[in-house]
Amino acid sequence: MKIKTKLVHRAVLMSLIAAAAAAQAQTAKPTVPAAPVQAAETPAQRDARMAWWREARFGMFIHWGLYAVPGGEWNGRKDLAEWFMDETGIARADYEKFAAQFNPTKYDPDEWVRIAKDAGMKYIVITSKHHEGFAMWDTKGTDYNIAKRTPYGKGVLKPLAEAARRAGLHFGTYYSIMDWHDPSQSPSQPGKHYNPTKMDPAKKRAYIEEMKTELAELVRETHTEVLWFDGEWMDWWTNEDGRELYTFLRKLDPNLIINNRVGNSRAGSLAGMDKGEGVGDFGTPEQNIPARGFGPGVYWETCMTLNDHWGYNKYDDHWKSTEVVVRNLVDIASKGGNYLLNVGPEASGVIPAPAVARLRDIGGWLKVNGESIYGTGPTPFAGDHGGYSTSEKNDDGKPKWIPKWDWRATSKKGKVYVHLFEWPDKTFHVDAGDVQAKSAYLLADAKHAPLKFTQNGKTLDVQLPEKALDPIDTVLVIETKD
Ligand code: FHN
Repeated sequence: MKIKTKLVHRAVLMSLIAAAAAAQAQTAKPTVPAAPVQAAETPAQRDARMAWWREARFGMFIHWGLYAVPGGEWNGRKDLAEWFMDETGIARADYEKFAAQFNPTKYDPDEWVRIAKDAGMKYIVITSKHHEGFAMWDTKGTDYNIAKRTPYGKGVLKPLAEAARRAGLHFGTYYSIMDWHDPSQSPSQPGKHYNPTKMDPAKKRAYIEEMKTELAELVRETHTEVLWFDGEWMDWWTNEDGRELYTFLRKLDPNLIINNRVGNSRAGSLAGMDKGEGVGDFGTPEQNIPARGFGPGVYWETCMTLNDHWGYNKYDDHWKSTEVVVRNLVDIASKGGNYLLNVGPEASGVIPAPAVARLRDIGGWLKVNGESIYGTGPTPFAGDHGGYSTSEKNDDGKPKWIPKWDWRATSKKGKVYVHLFEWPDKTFHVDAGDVQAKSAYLLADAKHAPLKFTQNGKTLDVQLPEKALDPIDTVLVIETKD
């Protein structure tokens, strides 16, 4: 299966689920009420709890587990990664043998944190347990864990959490509800582990208790600040299960931030959050950037691979360019979202060098222009930068949004940051709406030399120098009268 095909395969899978949920929504119009503890929180309290996360805008996602040992290759296939168990149909007992080969002697949490910090990332979210069911810490929930089953003999999460905090970064953990190793989740078909559609009620209760044991350890031992749930789409996991787990966790730590995949309502990855519904604190568009933002108080984060795989694949050198990643970050921030960009470390504990190089370049742009991203809000200007394709469809069958990479805007009190991807001929012209300019300059100009501008009512024209200061994105700062 080609890399792209595999991604589409899973995306198609997700879209079929989303379509089914949407279809159900059309008929039953189910509401997905928030968890009581979520509903009891005032908007101001929630905004305060979400503040560091909202200000951060940019984080590192890390997919690391036993699947890094084969590195994407098996019986002639070279397109595998974290879905290895499902896509090969390997027996659990044979997959478990990878644990004996997992010995990340080159793992240096301070080095990983330096890479994230140099990239301009403000938080890290690492897989504590992916669908494979292998725990990356010494948990009492299962002995199928790194301390008990590998020559490495100890957990990797707490050292990373401590290194992150030493460097001033926030730390979060990904946790898969679906667990292909747990006896409660038998393969849905011979040799296949995916989508255990039916689950014995007693085994489900036991599995939920195991999850609570493991999740409580993550909260208490690593002081994780984000719980990034995944693997929630099976029909044995319900929104009520999600609300109960959300409530359990927020009682353990009232400041915990939990994504919307704790519930089983990921249709469209925002799961109704754009309508004030849904379980969890933020929506999770995956491998895509929504066409528009969702207004104040709706938190969301696009997660995306840097190449074409979440987990390590030794053959995947399809790295996104620095231009693509920077412009994605700007596009997302201009719509009020966060960008969680993924790396898949090797089994040795090394983050692939091409990924490190790309992240360093992204950090270089942010070192100069970070003020226009961190702590910003969405564009104050009306209008879309792109349009829906009349021919191309998303995997969910909806018309594909085709972005126009001309410019975007982000905002802070007293400032608007215009991100110029294309360099206009002499003048930046915009229908400024309610924005009243007071002054203008280029952020990358160390002198902040004032630029001439005229504003007649809502029409703003700023005179620009002949050449852009940055080929990817030159930021024009408009200081405003508000
Ligand atoms: O199946 C997982 C996949 O392996 C990966 O972890 C992504 C990251 O968000 N989530 C699921 C697919 O939607």
